[in-house]
Amino acid sequence: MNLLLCRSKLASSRISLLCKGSSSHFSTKRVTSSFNTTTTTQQIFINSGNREFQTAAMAESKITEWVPKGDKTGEFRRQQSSFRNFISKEKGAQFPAEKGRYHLYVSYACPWATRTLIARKLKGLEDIVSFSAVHWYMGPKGWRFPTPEDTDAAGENVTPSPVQGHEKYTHIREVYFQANPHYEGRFTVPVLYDKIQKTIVNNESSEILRMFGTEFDDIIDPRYRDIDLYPAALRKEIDEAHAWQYDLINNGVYKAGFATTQEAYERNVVKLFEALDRAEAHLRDGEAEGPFWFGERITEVDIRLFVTIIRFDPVYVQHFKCNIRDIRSGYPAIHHWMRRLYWSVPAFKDTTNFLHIKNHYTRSHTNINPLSITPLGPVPDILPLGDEVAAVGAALGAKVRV
Ligand SMILES: N[C@@H](CCC(=O)N[C@@H](CS)C(=O)NCC(=O)O)C(=O)O
Repeated sequence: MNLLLCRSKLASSRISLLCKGSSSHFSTKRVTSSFNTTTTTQQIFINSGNREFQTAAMAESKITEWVPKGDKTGEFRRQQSSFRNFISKEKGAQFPAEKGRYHLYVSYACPWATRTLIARKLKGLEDIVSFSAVHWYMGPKGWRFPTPEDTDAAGENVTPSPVQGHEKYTHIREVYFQANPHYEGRFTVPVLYDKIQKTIVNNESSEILRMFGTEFDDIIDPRYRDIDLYPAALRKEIDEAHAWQYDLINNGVYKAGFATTQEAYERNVVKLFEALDRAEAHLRDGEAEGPFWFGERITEVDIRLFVTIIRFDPVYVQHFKCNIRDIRSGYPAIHHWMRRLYWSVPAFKDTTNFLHIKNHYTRSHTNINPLSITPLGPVPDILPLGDEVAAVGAALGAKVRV
């Protein structure tokens, strides 16, 4: 029973759904694309079906125009990623799994990019795939590389590009144009770059995460081989979880935050909170079996859900207006799961940079926050494992979880 919601004064007809405690209204329609593991070159410049969107997105002054002007639906539609090749351990692969050959460009602010950083650490790829992080500010030309003068963007490998040939590049867009001078899409991170063929292998985080999970297994330290993020026995359930979580949570926060009409915002924010209710129920019921989404073993689901949940209270609650509840006071099982990952598994904590996260959203999205003032709270960004916000602590009868 979602008491907080039931008491809410929000006037949305769909909110009443959330008070029933039923899961029957959740859609489990699959929305993720299936993975193509072929190793032949396939730069799929997918037509988003909305040419106007791409044209608007390309205009420099319109980088934050997520919903094209004149689009009466007010709905944010995410562009499909364009570079979809795979690194492979197969002999003769076009992009063979080799140490030192690939570079990963990320932003610490970006949840999609952080998925790949977490996988890189979990699978012991730190000496095999290099990485660097852009500055958190995404201006009219998109993500920019930090300069030696930048003193406001601390973090591991927040550096000018260390890739040979990219030293003079100022923006990520130059990497895209090197790979394809006619590139017409958005200049997104993550970007997985091949230093030998001087091209982008892949810019789709779900696929980079998947290939990091297996394709370097022959050359990593053997102790990382057993970490199987997409185990055969769980694939069906993992795919199902990805489908609703991608659409309603990972992308759901953006669909709520970038909406340009009240209707589009309400439609998406309600679906988001329905999905969080579903996640809460799953984690609460499975808590006894282990700390992860599927109990004792960590999988892609933990990584993909974590990167959105860790940003939820610090950014999405206020900046994207996802404020029907917050995680720390409204979702105890999700909150506990998130903190166990953050505080107990270094790959999660070490790749989370709240400075980049908070500054990026609040100061780059000037369409949403024109004065670029970054809210100070919540304090702290994440609570220690044993702490609860006062109201939750009281509700639990001061019984503290460890
Ligand atoms: N499908 C991509 C989405 C990546 C994405 O949208 N990244 C955002 C940052 S969180 C970005 O770089 N946006 C720049 C832009 O759209 O101009 C993935 O999952 O890798």
